[in-house]
Amino acid sequence: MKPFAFSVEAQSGRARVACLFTPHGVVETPLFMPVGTQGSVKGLLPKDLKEIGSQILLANTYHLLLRPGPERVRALGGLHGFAGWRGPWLTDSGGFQVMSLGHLRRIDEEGVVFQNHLDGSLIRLTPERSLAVQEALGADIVMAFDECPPYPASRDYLKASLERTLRWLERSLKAKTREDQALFGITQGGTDPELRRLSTEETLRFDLPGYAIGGLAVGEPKEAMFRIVELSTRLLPEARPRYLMGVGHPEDLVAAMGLGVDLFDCVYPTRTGRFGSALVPEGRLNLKNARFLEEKGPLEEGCDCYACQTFSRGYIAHLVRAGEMLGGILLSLHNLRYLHRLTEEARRAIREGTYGDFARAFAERRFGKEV
Ligand code: PRF
Ligand code: ZN
Repeated sequence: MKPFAFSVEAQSGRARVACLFTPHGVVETPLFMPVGTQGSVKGLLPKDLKEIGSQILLANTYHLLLRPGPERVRALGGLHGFAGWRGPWLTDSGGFQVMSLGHLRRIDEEGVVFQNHLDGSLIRLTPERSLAVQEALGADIVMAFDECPPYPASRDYLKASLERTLRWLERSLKAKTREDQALFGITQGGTDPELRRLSTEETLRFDLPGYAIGGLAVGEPKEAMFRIVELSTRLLPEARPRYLMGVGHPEDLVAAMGLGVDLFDCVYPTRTGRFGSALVPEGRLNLKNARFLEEKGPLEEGCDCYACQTFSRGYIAHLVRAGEMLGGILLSLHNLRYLHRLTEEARRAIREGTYGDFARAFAERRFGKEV
């Protein structure tokens, strides 16, 4: 198969199952991508990720640019060799991390200037630099350099920002030299439907191998976010992957898959795991709650992950209380498996043409349950 070919195999309503071909393997969508910010999914071994069904990992240009530096990663085999995950990788372009981590000094037409949080030095990131770094890191999918404005932002700011992001997309494309990497564009425009339409239509003119919906899940009301996801998936072509950036709550995945989103990423499952919480069909369990110390059963009845097959809620609650790192590891493993199972079940329902029933059953299990 041609690298980056994308073939839709089944559809149920607007939800779809598809295959995305990359130089390091095929990924089946809809799919959740675990976040390996520094080239490591916190607490988990690549072989564990493989076992729980991870298909592609995300790493960040921002962090790896600062440490250990792109040339060192390239010399050590690119992400695939460096980090021991030989399957597909995707790298985010860095602008979003600069802004969300709050060391931004200046943003102008050229790019962004930020302070290195490790040694205080000033670093410039531009579309050209982001692409050069992403080429050195060697991911299969690279993201255009964009600006994700904060919420709320004025209409004037959103418009000026999305227009600059379009110029940055053009520069990102011009700077790209590798044939074995796919560049995805990112739409912006906040929650303003007219601006989002403008950003999407203009981004589509570049005829890219995939498109991301950026600028959402930054504090806006959920209804506003889903109105924009709905508009976006209606405008984006059927024949290209659609990636909703930074979304990873189970209920948001179920709603967005129903609107035709294919790819997701978020630190949520691993971060909430390190903080002591387990994702289960009824919602979220806080293992710091004393009642779990006595419970013999697994985190989730019927879960096939190593944590659920081996340990009780009581033991894991003890680890969390004692501050043992194994607690966070087991919860991260289970939480990622939970999201992978959710997308596996969604794919099965889509193939059977019953995605609506799947989404209803998901909502019913959560509704009104105290866990
Ligand atoms: N742009 C980029 N990365 C992102 C986002 C974005 O808008 C978001 C928005 N939630 C998450 N990650 N480049
Ligand atoms: Zn489990």
